[in-house]
Amino acid sequence: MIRTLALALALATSAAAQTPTMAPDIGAPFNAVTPAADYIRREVMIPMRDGVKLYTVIVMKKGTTNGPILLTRTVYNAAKTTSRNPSQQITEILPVSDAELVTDGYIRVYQDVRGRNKSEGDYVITRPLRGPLNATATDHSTDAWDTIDWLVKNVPETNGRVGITGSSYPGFTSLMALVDPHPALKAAVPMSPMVDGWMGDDWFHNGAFRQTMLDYFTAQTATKGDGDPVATGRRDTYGEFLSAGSVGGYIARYGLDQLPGVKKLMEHPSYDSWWQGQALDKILGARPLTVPTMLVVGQWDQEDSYGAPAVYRALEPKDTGNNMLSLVIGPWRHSGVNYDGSALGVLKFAGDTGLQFRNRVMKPFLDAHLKTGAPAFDAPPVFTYAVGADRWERHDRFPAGETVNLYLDDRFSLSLNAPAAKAAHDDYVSDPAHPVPFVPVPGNVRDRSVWTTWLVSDQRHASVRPDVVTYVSQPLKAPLQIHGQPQANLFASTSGTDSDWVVKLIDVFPEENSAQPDLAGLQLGIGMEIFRGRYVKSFEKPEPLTPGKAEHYRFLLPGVNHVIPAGHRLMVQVQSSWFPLYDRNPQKYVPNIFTARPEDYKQATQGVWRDSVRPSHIALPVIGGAAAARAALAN
Ligand code: PG9
Repeated sequence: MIRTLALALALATSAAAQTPTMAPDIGAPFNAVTPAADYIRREVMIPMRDGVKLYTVIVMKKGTTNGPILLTRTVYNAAKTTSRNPSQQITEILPVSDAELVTDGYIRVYQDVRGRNKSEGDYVITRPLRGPLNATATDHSTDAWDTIDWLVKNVPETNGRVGITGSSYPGFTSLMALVDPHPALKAAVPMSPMVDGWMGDDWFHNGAFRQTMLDYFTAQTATKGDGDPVATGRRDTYGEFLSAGSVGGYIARYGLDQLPGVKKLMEHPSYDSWWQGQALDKILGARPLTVPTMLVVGQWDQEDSYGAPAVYRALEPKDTGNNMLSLVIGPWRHSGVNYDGSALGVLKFAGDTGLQFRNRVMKPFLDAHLKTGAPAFDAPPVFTYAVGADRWERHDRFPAGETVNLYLDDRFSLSLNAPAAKAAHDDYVSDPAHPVPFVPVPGNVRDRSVWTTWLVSDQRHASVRPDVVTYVSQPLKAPLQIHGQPQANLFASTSGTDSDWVVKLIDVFPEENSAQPDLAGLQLGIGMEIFRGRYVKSFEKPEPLTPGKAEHYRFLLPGVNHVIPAGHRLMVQVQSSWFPLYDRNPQKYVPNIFTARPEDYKQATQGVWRDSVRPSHIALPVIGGAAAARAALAN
């Protein structure tokens, strides 16, 4: 009797709990049950001083106590970043580069910056610091401060010491945290940080606009969550930009001028107070250096090669004991430090250089400042991978090389001796209707594999063009090591009234290589950069160029440690377009190139000067100085 009653009751209950057929299948709360998880993952909304709450994910191994916190403030989706794989292992849910840290007791925290993804508030790209450009009460410095303050008070598993890191945009937010830092912030590792969007990071390089970066605005600002690139389909990028007639034509064709971020760029084509007021090297250079900082960048960083060395230059004089600031340059692409660093394009290195740096230098550095009772670490002031010799090197300063001038000489040669000629130049015609491509096959340059490796792509496609002048040395008799930022010193004239100048320093591999044929004859860019001619006198106030008059263009190439082995040759290429990465210069002065019309783009005859008064040269930072250069290059 009792059994029958119980059975009836059970049947009645299950009938009542039955799920209606039309109950929506999406929307019910789902909390993943992770019985075997080796981690704790908390999602919290952290209140900022203005009441806005920022979505933050806190991840640690189960059983963590007294753990240091490593924070990343990102625009790239904190939820996704902390659920890389649906797994119950912490090393699977977090980015690969976090593995060694979280298995050793670190608490890893990712936060969506205000206005992006699951965070509240409004989003302004690389939100300027409070002040003339930002009248609100908050910026990334205050948001970092408020976040750190909350974390040390509300995460019971922490020892109260916080580090900050992240690459690119999160490299920028890492640096912002150093402006009036929270006292619990004890170490920073900004990687490939975006520091100055006009001088040499994402948007412009020396005033030349990087139009393929327009994708970033639709992906970042067309929606609050992860957006898409410009809706062009997978077409030939070179033809697509060319057919738009002008950079403004391309922007109009895809309606990009609806986006405030794009409008702001178009309204600030020159280095005005809007750019100057956001330049983080200037901002940090005006403050004391109080947090031990390790700046990291790749030798072939295709997005933010400028920032890390610029901040190093600004902060280095404050590091009087040479123990607060480090600069690291590895053989990496943009953000490559966080991935497998054993190869880049056709180049192979001695093992996984990303892992080597993270384990042997970055982690001991963080441990020393963040872990309770960790041993001190003698952080290298400058730590760079010597490409071509395949070894990591420690130096006390950057550059470690001494300046040696390498001159462009007659018969398209390179020489250590300044030219004696009275009036000598090499000419070419630059035609905006046929701009020089920046990659060998200018097809769909949006392909990740093309974009991430383009700085190591073979430059032979350019040296065979009539609108590229190419100077080459004899094969080196001894290895030549360049450590620092080579400086282009180009004396150049144009028949037009504006012009772009691209200078490329190249390592030419020997013609025969049966072991790795794709290296045979390779023309590998050591450092390559562009300069928009109208800014030769002033970055703030552009001026038309005088036709036929040679101006002295001086600009730095990216930071390197590059050993050119004996038997290789050095090469310098000069050209006037780098398309479609950079918009074309009309070569006729117009007040704002964003509003140039297709008919403004004109052919021009360019002159590269190499005589006693206009000695075009590259100032090379050579280890061992003039004597080493002579041993390698003297005839
Ligand atoms: N280089 C990217 C970026 C940083 C900051 C602003 C705009 C773009 C990035 O990889 O995050």
